[in-house]
Amino acid sequence: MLLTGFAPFGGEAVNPSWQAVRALDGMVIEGHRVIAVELPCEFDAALPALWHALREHEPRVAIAVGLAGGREGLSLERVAINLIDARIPDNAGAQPVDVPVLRGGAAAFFATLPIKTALLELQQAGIAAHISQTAGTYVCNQVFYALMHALRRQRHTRAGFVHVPWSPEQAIVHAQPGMPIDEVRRALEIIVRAALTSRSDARIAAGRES
Ligand code: PCA
Repeated sequence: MLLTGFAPFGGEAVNPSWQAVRALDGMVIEGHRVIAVELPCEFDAALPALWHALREHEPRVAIAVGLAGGREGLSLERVAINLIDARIPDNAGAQPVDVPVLRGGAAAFFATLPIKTALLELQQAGIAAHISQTAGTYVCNQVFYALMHALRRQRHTRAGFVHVPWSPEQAIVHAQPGMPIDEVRRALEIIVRAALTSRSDARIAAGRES
C-alpha cells in the first residue's frame, strides 16, 4: 500500500495531504502495510520520487494525495490528463505551460480505484466527498497521470488520486472550507479499505459540472 502526500507549496507552511498520509504510515489495513512517502511539489523532482517509490515497494494499491485549497470535502479524482499548465511556479521556481506530462503518452487515464464504492462509504461515515472530473493541471495531475501511466499494464494494482481541502487553520486564513486532518486520515483509510476489498465499483450517479 503506497500513499503519497505533497510537501507544502504556494507559500503555505504545511500541506494537509502529507499531514494525513503521514499519520497512516506503518498502519496495517486488511493485511497490507501502508508506506507513506512525501513527494516534492516540483515538476522535475516529483516523478523520479514517485517512480522510485513504486519500484521500491511494488504496491498492491497506490493512492496519491494532494491539497486542493478551496474545494469542499474530499475529491475522488476520476481523470488524469496528459497536460501541464501551471497556475503558479512550483517550489523550484518552474512554471511549465501547455506541455505534456509524458511526451507521446495517452491523452488521459482513468483512476482504477473503486471511487463510487468509496464515495458511498465516505457518505455513510458522514465525511463530505464527491467524484471530481479534473485533478487540475498542476503537480498533482502530473503525479496522478504518471502514476496511472506507470501502472497501465498492471491490472491487479489499483491506483488513483484524492484531493483534500485546506486544514482547519488554513481554512480560517483563506475563508474557505477546511477539514480536520484526522477526518482526512479516516477518509483515506476508508478509501484504502474499499480498494482492497471491493471487486467491482458501485454504479451510482455522481456526475457534476466539474
Ligand atoms: N496540490 C497541488 C500540488 C501539490 C498539492 O498538494 C495540486 O493540486 O496540483
